[in-house]
Amino acid sequence: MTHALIVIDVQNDFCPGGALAVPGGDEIVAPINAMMPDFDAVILTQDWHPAGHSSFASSHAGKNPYDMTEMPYGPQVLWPDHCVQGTNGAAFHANLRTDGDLILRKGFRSNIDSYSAFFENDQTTPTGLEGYLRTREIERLTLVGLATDFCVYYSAVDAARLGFDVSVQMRACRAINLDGSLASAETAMKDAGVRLI
Ligand code: VGL
Ligand code: ZN
Repeated sequence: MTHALIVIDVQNDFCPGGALAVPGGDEIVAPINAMMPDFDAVILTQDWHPAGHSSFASSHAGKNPYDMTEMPYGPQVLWPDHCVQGTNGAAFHANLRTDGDLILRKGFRSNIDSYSAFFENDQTTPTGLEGYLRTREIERLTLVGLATDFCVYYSAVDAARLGFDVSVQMRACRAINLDGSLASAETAMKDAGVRLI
């Protein structure tokens, strides 16, 4: 079975010193690089927001980072400004190997966030990744990256729902962990048939 490694959002803004730093985010760079040669395909994703994106607290009067808001597609956490297109914060961590097969950008529409590498947060607008994987006959996926409880979690559950064989290598992920979000993400991934390794 053709097996792809999907490296989620290992970008400067999600690493220590970044705008939305995930604790220990940089610790996973070396383990991810070491895993890459073991896969038939390596795909990297990049959170890629226009300035003034609707997921930024700064775009909502009176809101602070980590507050909630209601979007037409449902509840949405508001984040510090992060991964703005073309900035250093949106760049991959300098030590990450980026010589993979595909770099997929997501979150580029102003009015909708995209945690998952497969669908935007309305859960219907596709990113195109499913078609890429199917036309390459990739059936098995291992996910690593940032953050376990947001973009890794949404990507893993969507992939399982689409019928891929999905594992998450937890030692090569780090979490934001807002109000128990890591524990609920782990439960939801297991319930969706994702293997947590
Ligand atoms: C992410 C929050 C906002 C992630 C992206 O990569 O997990 N989290 N944008
Ligand atoms: Zn984002």
